Amino acid sequence: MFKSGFVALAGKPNVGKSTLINAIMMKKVTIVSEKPQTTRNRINCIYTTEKFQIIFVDAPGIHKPLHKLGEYMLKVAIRALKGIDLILFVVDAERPLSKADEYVAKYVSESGTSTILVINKIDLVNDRSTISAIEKKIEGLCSTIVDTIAVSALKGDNLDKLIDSIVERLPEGPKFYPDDMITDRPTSFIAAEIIREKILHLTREEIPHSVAVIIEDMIERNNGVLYIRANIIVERDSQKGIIIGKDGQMIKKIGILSREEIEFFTSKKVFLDLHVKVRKNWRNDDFSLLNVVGFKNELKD
Ligand SMILES: Nc1nc2c(ncn2[C@@H]2O[C@H](COP(=O)(O)OP(=O)(O)OP(=O)(O)O)[C@@H](O)[C@H]2O)c(=O)[nH]1
Ligand SMILES: [Mg+2]
Repeated sequence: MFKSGFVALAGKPNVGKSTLINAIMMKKVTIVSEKPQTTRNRINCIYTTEKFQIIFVDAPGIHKPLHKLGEYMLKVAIRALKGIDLILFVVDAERPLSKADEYVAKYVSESGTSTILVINKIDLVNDRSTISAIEKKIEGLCSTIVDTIAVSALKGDNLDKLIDSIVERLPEGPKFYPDDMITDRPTSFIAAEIIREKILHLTREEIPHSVAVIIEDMIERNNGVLYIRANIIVERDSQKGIIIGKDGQMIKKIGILSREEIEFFTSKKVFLDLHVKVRKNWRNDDFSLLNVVGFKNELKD
């Protein structure tokens, strides 16, 4: 009997949802950073074995939005909880549960979908009582919890147990995607995300969140090199200066790190051509959000 199903990750920003998916897949598919609100779009990550196929639905962290970008991200996050087989509600064991986790619990509970509570980052916690306290509190808030597993996505602890628990709850079903497909997103999306991830790592304060990346052109040339032209969008001229850096040092660094990772992901030689453009206040501009960040397709119907 082959089992398959869609498993959405829910949790406030920065609890390690994307890290957990990559760890289970043993491949980096969805971007990760130490800064909250890294994931902006839904991305399906497909994990196939001989016996089952799990489609992990990664989505933005559920949070109270402060601008239009946040409002769209929340819509994406809530939508990700619809039409799925199971939810992984991820919380951070290192930090005390907060109002933000309660906010997530409300949405998870209202979905009515069976939920595994995943207490992540246990590598940072050494007492069992913290974990039981989290478990008790979330069970009180969320009526859909069917199992609780404490893991470390970073160290790989207890991931086998988590996979077993997921598979146990998956229905019998078909292979929705072919064996060799690891995401439903095109390479251009992954490339844009990798560039954005490098910027998240390399910049500080408001810059990481003021950046969007658009792939303007992607073509495999006759010599086998994948040519990618990407625009890095920022909100202000001063941010453009920071992204370019003194003597172009910053953009060079972003380019090198991104190219290496895109090459690793695609197994192709890549030529990356980066440009920086200013779109004033794009995070509050519906047109930019719908068309540049891609929410138009994502939130249609
Ligand atoms: N120590 C430790 N850190 C972790 C673990 N899992 C994730 N992290 C770190 O937590 C941070 C956030 O990880 P992400 O995977 O981007 O978190 P997320 O929940 O997807 O965040 P958003 O996309 O913003 O909603 C990164 O710095 C990770 O390295 C873990 O098990 N242990
Ligand atoms: Mg994420």
